[in-house]
Amino acid sequence: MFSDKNEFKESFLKRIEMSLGKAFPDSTKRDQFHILGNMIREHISTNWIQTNEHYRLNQKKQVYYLSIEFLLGRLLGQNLLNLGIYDIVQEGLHDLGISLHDLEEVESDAGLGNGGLGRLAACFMDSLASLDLPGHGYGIRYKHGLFEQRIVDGFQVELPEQWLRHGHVWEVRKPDLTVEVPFWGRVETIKGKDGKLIFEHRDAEYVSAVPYDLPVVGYQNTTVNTLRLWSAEPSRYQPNRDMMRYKRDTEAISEFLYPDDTHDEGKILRLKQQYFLVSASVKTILRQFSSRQSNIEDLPEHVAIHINDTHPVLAIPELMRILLDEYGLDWDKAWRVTTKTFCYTNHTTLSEALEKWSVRIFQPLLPRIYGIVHEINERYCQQLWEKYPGEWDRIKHMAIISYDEVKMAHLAIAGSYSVNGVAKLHTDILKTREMNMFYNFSPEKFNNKTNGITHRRWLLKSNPELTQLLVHTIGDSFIKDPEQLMELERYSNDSVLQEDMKKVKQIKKEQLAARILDQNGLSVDTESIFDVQVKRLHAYKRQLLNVLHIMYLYNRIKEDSSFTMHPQTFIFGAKASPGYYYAKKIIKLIHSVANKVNHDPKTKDLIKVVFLENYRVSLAEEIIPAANVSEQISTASKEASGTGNMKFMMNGALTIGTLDGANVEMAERVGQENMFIFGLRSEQVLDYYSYGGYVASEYYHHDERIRQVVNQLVNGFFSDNDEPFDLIYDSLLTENDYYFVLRDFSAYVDAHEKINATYKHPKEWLRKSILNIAHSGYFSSDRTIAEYAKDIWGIEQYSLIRK
Ligand code: 26Q
Repeated sequence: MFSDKNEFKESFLKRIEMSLGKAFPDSTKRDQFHILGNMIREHISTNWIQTNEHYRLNQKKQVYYLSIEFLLGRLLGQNLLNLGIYDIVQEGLHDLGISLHDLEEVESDAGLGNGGLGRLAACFMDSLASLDLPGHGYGIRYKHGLFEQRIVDGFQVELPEQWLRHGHVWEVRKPDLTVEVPFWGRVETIKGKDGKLIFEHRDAEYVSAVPYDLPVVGYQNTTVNTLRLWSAEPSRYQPNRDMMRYKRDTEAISEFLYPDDTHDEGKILRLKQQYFLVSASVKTILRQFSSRQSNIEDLPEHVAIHINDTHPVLAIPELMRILLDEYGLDWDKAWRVTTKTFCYTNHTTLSEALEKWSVRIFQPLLPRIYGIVHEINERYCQQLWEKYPGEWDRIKHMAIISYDEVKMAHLAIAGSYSVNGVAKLHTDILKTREMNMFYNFSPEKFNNKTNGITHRRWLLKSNPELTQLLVHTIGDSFIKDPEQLMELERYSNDSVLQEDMKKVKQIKKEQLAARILDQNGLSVDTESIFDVQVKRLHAYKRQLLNVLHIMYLYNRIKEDSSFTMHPQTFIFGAKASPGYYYAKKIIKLIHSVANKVNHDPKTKDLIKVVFLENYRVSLAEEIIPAANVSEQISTASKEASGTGNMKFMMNGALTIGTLDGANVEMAERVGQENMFIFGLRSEQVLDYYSYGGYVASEYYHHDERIRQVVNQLVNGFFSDNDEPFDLIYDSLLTENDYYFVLRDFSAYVDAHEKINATYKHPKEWLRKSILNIAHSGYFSSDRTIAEYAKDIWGIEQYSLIRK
């Protein structure tokens, strides 16, 4: 479509006039963004069509990734980069007096996810396309993504997010591919001619699932895969009784993303969302399969369906339903096909996050699906009985339905041929503890796939300055093969590289400082250590530990005139689930501490505390490259993997962290001496939970530093706060500090002292920083996806005849 900047300019200008009916000088930034977006989408379309054609004609196995969340962020810059035309476009626009960066800022984040799980799905889509793998995503086109966070007087306020306000340039609505999804009604059983039972779903209320397709552009190849997002609309086939109610109920299904990433709320709308996603997706997958193949029993040779956590697990009974009721397979055949088609990833061991649905909600909403789940449970329990005769407790524990609840994780394990955790430690905990009985029953299903991140967004796109320096130092082979970053190891002592690394970090810090000044009106010292904790707010992630440490530093500086430290800027970003009262209190606490510390003449030059509101993908892209220190301080055993940890590592930050999730593997690779590891190990934490023995108040009584900061939560220390932090105080002392904040406090202080000492030796620091980057290549999602492709999905890179 265009191969140099002049062609681009010409075509851009023509488009402005033709589609806007405006002269170029009258066009706004938003006009220009939309024109550019449309041009790029059209630019993509030839390869998009060809990729689809190729998949349609080819007999190769396809994988479908079902996820209730896809946290994509912005797409313009990434698409330009992957297409290899970023520079042409940037220069062309520059000639016209337009900054590409400014146009990128016009785009809203597609924030269709809460955090790690949703962002992982987005990284996976990028890797699938970049590795020429036939992988397709299916999700929901929420009208409102994760809420927009505002901070008012230190309190979080939530506003509805509005990413579609100005339309989404990348999507293509495909109304002709609409699928109908039934809810409610009743199941009638009829005896067929051959004596077989026929199940009919009568009086159902139908909802139309309308697909919106997004192109997923591979990195400098010709692959353009598809992410299909379903939107719920009233069906044309629905006889209406109460039209207004029906329309409202229907549209509600894809209205909002649920803003909780742990607590299982058990809301009926959430269950509707889940079935809506999987029913539309599975029907489409089978439609595509049937257009290419005739024997449904061959499905597992041609299709793998991946379910991202249990949220899409109803795809399993949905496929069973279609195989039984529509293809007429008998139960055993249908179950064989189904259990050879599905694979499941677990992302958490937190018990409050394990999905359960009350039969009272489930059965009336999805009567046929419930009947199938019931039958799956009967047969599963039968099998368990054969293996473990008489072991009632074990069977009750493993059942899919028990005490009138459907256990979604149990259904996922029973119905899948692969169950994977997201980091080694996490998978081990699943195998030996959380899912131990299932592991004993079917050990062959269990495997680990350590998470990864796409270096194309988290290095090339977000940190072009560092990328350029790396290319200059070791060549560009790491761009196609990120594990080549290991080449840097040889240069870890190279003073020229070290100096240049320092300069790059400085540039990124200054860019972030400008953003902080602009948003928070606060000027921060760019010579200070940028110490960053950005992630969802959760008790187990222990933002509280970080805050108590800052309070301790404050006290030290105030009381001990001989105390010195390198100036440090503590940066936070975190959304709290709207109903999570404790998490919101922590946000308020961070602001109260910031208020105190930032304005005290004695401390303000040594410590600054910054809370950046509305943390999201696009903000992460600005923050992470600027970090010197990455805070990954969850209670050991609680963070399944973490992926922010990997992003920081790739950008040269040093990690202060516990041996939790993927931190363990980071330490294995880069060496513990190049991180600041502290605190309880996961076995110690799990032993405390099993056998007791932790008394938080002892740490309070025996450590003066702890006593002081904990008291300050409630003794009027924060004058700006009429309402003290009783809740937090009680969580530590009355409720015996479930997340071991006080237990790890002293070790955390020591680790921070080491950070300070190391930072005083720039060469030492930079050497460690370079080594972290060198070892970060393993954490590319390209490696993760290659493992899924080979070990779980059995799909292959397809080489093209075309081009
Ligand atoms: C469940 C039921 C009802 C409402 C909401 C939910 C829900 C929604 C989102 C439950 C969980 C989530 C998201 C979980 C998540 O993001 N987990 C993170 O996944 C990452 C990718 O594997 C890991 O790196 C993190 O450790 C893990 O916390």
